[in-house]
Amino acid sequence: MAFTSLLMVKERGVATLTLNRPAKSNAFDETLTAEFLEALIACERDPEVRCIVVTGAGRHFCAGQDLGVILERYDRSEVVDYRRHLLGGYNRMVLQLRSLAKPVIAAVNGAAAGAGLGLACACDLRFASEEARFRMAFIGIGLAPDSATSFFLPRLVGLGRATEMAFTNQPVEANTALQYGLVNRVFPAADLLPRTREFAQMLAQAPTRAIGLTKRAFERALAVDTAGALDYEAFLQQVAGGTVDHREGVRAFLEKRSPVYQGR
Ligand code: T3D
Repeated sequence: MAFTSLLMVKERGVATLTLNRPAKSNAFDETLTAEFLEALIACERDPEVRCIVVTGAGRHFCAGQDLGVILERYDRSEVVDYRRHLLGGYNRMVLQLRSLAKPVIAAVNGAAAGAGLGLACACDLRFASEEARFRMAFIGIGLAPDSATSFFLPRLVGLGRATEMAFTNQPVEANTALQYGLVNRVFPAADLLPRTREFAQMLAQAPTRAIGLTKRAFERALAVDTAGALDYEAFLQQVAGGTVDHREGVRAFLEKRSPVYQGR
């Protein structure tokens, strides 16, 4: 499969998908989103793949939405239809990860922010390097949570911690994330991929059908279904995406200055 923004390597039953836009901290643009979805579908269909590892190239795991793409659209005076954007992109990605009847491990090598945090949370397990940090990011640019972060984060870390992460936008370091239950294991940076692959290889020998059914059981056991939560998030993001403060947040980030919010 020829991808431009994603690397996919299959080895002994494990497919490693590496988000590969390191200059943009592996932020999602349309190409990466489409390629990631295509790779997940390919993994689902390929009987040789029995476990998937998701990681990022370079210093970070994934910085969420590519804000440069958003700003370009604002500068062209385009109206961004957030709801449509989410339904066609991040929502599909999260639902694909949750319905994939094979184990998926996020190997979080650096920052996981915004939709990048959503991606990590939608994986079945999260292994982190000591360099990893987790940030909600949405409030930092005047947006509401999406990519099922509002669904998974409170369930993983508890409502109080999730609220603090969302409101303050403070990054949570790897060892704190371990203590919160946001990640399963923390390794020194150099050990992250070898140790994750070792674990993935063990899962690739496990009864894959039973693992798939276990995922379905856990998914059902979560009170609200993910699709419902994603739909509601898309509605809220449509509102947040129309605010003046959001545009200011995007522009300020890319201009490397502090945003000046007006509360509208
Ligand atoms: O429908 C919709 O579109 C709405 C959907 C929204 C979903 C979302 O994900 S919203 C949240 C978007 N993400 C963010 O707000 C995160 C922004 N980034 C950061 O907070 C930080 O960059 C990181 C914590 C990820 C890393 O910090 P640091 O200090 O290690 O690195 P840096 O210098 O900030 O970033 C490195 C480069 O990556 C830099 O480029 P440069 O200056 O070297 O050319 C930076 O601009 C670029 N980068 C980081 N994040 C993004 C990005 N470029 C585009 N989009 C980004 N999100």
